[in-house]
Amino acid sequence: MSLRLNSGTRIAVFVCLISSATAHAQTGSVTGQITATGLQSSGDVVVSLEAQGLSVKPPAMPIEMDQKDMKFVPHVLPVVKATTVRFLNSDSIRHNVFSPEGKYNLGNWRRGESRDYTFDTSGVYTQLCRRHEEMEAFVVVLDTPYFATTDPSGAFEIANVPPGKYTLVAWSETLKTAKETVSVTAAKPVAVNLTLTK
Ligand SMILES: [Cu+2]
Repeated sequence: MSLRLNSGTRIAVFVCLISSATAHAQTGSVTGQITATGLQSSGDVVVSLEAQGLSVKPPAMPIEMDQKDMKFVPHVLPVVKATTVRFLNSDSIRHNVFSPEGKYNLGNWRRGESRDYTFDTSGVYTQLCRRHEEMEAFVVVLDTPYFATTDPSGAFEIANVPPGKYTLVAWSETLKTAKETVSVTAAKPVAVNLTLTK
C-alpha cells in the first residue's frame, strides 16, 4: 500500500513530532557537589528537592537492605514514604534489625531469610543490630520523588524534575542538614554547591 501525503498532513505530522520532543524537554535537573567538612568521604549524603503538595508513589516491589560482611548495605537508603524495605541477611551468622525512631524490632534471623517493614511516616530511621553494636545504617523516608545520594566525591544528580521552586535539603548522618532554595527550569541544569559542617 502506498501512502500519499498532501502538504496539510505533512505539517500535522511535523507539529506532532515537535510537541512530543517538547514534552520530554519540559523537565529540568539539579546537579552539584556536596562537601562534607572534616569527613574522609562526601558520599552517602541524601539530597532531596522538597515542595508543598508533591505526590510520591512507592515502588511496587520492596527495596532491599542487606546485612553482609557485618555491615548494612547500603549504609544510607533514601526511599519515598510508604515504601516497603526488605531486610536481608547474607552472612553465616544471625543478625537483628531494630530502630529506635521506628520503635520496631524485626527479630533475629539467619542467612536466606528476610523481614519486611513499611515506612509510612517521613523521617530518618536508624537501623541497628542488637547482636553487633558496631552495625548501623539509615533509612531516610522522603515526601518527594526527587532525590539522590552523593557518590564518595560528593557529586549528585537529580533528573526529570518539573520546573518550579524547591527547597534543596542535604542530609548527612553526622553533619548539620543544609537547605537552599532552587528554581528548576527546563532550559538548563541547576548547579548547586553546598558545604556541610558540624
Ligand atoms: Cu548483626
